[in-house]
Amino acid sequence: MSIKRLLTIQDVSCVGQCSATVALPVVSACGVECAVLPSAVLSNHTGGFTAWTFRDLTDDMAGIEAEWLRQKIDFDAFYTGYVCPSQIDPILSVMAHCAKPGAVRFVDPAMADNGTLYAGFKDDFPQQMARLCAGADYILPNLTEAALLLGRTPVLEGYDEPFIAELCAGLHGLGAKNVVLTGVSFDSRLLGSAVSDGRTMQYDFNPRERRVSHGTGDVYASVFAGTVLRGFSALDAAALAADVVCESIRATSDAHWYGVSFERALPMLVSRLNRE
Ligand code: PXL
Repeated sequence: MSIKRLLTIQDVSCVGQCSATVALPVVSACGVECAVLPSAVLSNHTGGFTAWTFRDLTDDMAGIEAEWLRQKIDFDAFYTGYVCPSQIDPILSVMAHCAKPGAVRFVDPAMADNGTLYAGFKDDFPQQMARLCAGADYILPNLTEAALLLGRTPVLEGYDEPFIAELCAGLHGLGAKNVVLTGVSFDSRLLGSAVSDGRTMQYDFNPRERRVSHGTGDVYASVFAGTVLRGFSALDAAALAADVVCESIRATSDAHWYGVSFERALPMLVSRLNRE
């Protein structure tokens, strides 16, 4: 069977173990070819560093798409992450024109966490991101992103299952086929995700790790996309993604503050893929 080719559209943070520098190795480890359309180049990510350079690459996108069309380069899947507000239409265009029949769209609306938008995004960005979610086969928001996509105030604790079901229903209402809502916790010792196809809702939980780390959402989404393309169900992909994130956090030394050492979890990812 031929290897699937996925195009990831997100930034290159030169240092920081996030976005493209996570997606490329993780998706590749899943046995899926990973091409990249960089949304921006930053010296380092914006989560915890005090300063960064930022080059927005919107102006390159139409020319890259035109060249791919000329050469008939197309993709089995698209996986979007951190993108700029001006890029929603160019990205929709690439996904419309450079897709193989039946191409799968994964959208990680990477824009917010812990109740607030990432540095540099304006309050109207979630409305733009909602347009990307509309045509997605899978969206992977955390609780903050889910609320902002629906124009609501994020609720991060004290919620119950009906609340989560209603949040997922709202996200399906945007047009997303499958919702994988991350950062869900009904019991402070457990952290997990809700996986909804619009009819049934399933949960996956792991024991909560001692620390939270930057970049875990990117590890999660990359494992999820790669393993779904290898034939995993959404729930199995979510469970393996969470296991890889937990293993990555445990493998990260306390002194390493800007990301997770996901490199050390890659052997486990590969062996689980070969087993299942
Ligand atoms: O991991 C999400 C992410 C991706 N890219 C950049 C970021 C962040 C989160 O802060 O700053 C540039």
